Amino acid sequence: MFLSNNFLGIPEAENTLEKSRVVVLPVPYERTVSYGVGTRNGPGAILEASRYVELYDDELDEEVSRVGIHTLPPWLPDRMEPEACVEALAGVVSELLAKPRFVLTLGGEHAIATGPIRAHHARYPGLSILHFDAHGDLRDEYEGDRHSHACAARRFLETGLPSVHVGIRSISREEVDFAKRQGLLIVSNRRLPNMDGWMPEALARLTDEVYVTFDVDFFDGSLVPGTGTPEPGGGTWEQALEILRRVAAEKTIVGADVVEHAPLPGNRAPDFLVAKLCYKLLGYSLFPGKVPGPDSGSG
Ligand SMILES: [Mn+2]
Repeated sequence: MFLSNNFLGIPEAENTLEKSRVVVLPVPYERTVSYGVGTRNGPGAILEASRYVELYDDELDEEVSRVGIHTLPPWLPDRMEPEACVEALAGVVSELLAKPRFVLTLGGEHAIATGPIRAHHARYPGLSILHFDAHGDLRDEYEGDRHSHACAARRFLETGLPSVHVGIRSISREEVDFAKRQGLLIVSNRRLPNMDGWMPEALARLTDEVYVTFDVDFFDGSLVPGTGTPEPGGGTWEQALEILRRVAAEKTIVGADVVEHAPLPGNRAPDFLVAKLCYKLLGYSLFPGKVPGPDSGSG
């Protein structure tokens, strides 16, 4: 059977931009990654692996794809300077949000997230941010560059959006001081298992409309070894889903990006994990009424 290049390999004719509730926007942008390379190959690998994701979500008892999922061609800016790129991308996403759509942006490096976040903030003035990451990304500049991926969160928080940062296990003193001054909630990787301990505070800080920015280096390095800046330790698959479930059940997730995946030749498992993460994220966001509560288990 011929499979399309669309997310999930679903047919183009039934998933036109007009008919679809979800738009997947691949942004294979890579410029400032400090250690590894290859996040520019992330969107392609995620789309390819997504063809093998089961369309029926057994947890939600739902074929999430029936809402219509349109995949746009990969987007790259004419100018690669981060600020120009972010601005152009914000324009692209803003246009998409003129209709009631859920936009899922696939990176590329984390610096791009500021574009879709600006667009969502304009569309949803009460927006807050749920940020999955190994790194604080709160530096004001990194190696003289204010638009480095290491400053991603600092840039997208510049408009004063409330935010919660989860899975953090690499952060500088400067960033910790900044987080304290701004009153940000940083949930270290060590606190992830005790979700009942920190989730109430996280839910209290997030507003009704939440944007999820997901750097896949949140995950344990054995699950997703190819990321721009790998970091030992990290969250599990179930922890990531449990955080998303709890937030989706209480809030409305209005948009998301999944960034920093750098596929490794010969190891397809991380591509599949990230593809399935994207589909679970869409499922929880679009069918919040079907998300099982913490006590009912997810089985
Ligand atoms: Mn990171």
